[in-house]
Amino acid sequence: MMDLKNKKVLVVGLGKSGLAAALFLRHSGAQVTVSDVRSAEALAREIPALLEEGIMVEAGGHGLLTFRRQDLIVVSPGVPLETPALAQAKSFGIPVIGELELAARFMKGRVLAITGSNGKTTTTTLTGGILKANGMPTLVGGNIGVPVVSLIEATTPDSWAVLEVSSFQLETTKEFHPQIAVILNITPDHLDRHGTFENYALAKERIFAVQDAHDALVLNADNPRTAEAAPRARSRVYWFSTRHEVPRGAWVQDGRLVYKPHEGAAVEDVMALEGIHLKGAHNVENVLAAVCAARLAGVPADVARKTIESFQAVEHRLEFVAAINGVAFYNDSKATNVDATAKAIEAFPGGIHLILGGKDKGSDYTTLNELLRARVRAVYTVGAAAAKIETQLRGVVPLQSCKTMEAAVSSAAQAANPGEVVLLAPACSSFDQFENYEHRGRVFKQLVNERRGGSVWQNA
Ligand code: UMA
Repeated sequence: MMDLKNKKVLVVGLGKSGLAAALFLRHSGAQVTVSDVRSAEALAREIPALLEEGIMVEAGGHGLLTFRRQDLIVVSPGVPLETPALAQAKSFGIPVIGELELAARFMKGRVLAITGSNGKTTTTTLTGGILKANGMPTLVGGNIGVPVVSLIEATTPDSWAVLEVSSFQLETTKEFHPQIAVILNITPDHLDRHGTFENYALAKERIFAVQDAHDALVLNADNPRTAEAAPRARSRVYWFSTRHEVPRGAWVQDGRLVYKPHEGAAVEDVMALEGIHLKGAHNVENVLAAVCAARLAGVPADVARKTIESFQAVEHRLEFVAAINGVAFYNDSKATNVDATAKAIEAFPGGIHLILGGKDKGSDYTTLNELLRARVRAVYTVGAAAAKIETQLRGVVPLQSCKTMEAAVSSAAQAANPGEVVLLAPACSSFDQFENYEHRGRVFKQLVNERRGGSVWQNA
């Protein structure tokens, strides 16, 4: 375990992760500075508490000198490693790690980590729930919204930390060592940050970089780029598939979810597919992954089944909001990339009024063309990416330029006929108009609920 006493440590970025990391480092005896591009005014809420803890704050930009003076730099996941001050500090040999790696060096117990382009939060929540239901001391956190650093204190030699991990967090790991790692799928996302799809995929593969023969890696047999990772793993590879039997792992057979612990073992019947109350075929994959990971952690199949049968959609993931005049409204604000939007569209047979847009991440929206033609009645664009989306989708589907969420909900609700669906699955991140995807989802839900004559708070 590294000794932080009197070490000069810089935390870059003062969001959720930066704040948790700075406090942990300070409480561990380090001399901590935090640097953020936001102005002191914008950070007015955070600064007093930090100063009180004896943490120094650099606001309004990243100073080269501030970065050069450190023994260690802890970077928030949202800060690109190419940021000039960071790149320069690295070239001077100052170690740069992320918040996940910092946590990994201090956590006790075992780690079950889940990554993927889509489905991470649902699978992490479900898997954590299954372990808890089995009476195992379980902590859930990571990209799901709870910095891993904030879990350190609660970990024990017996605990399981079930972590959602992103490519941003994995990019800076060195010792992060999950005993069970899951890659749900790898499809294009965050190309603005990682440059190429392959760089992004390789960042995801870091989830098993430190694993050895005692560990397990769960991979999606149906997703080509995920399956390709298998030969690089030193750990035992398990598979899941909705399409065919796998040598070991979980799959769907005759409408039932089954699991095989190892080659030659008897096939265990886990549950009927009807027992899954989550919408969309992609959620069957998420459930298969959760079953496989939970069985590997030692949970009996029956406990997994009971938890899955009582599990409902996580907020902002194909969440049913309301039915107004026969039109169903669904909030999939977490569909922040094109593949997630495709999966959301696939969850409905047709009659979809789709709200698209937000902050573009270098995505290619034309990959949606076929699904749009087959199932979507009209697209309502919002946010900074609207012009690009309209250019790419012109002629494919009727488009309506709405700019704001309010206008989009209003136009879509007016156009939709009974039996049709208004779906927020924007294929973009939210940071152009909202604080984060949760904020965007809440605004959408509030606008929908206002249409049925109440506010979301009264009706909830
Ligand atoms: N900042 C700088 N310099 C920069 C860029 C940003 O100072 O060059 C500052 C910003 O001004 C802001 C802070 O950094 O004050 C934000 O840091 P952050 O973006 O790392 O955000 P956090 O609040 O710490 O949230 C992060 C994750 N965010 C990202 O990865 C973008 C959250 O995932 C995660 O829940 C949280 O840590 C706890 O682990 C969100 C996300 O969008 C949900 N993740 C991406 C995704 O799921 O697609 C990966």
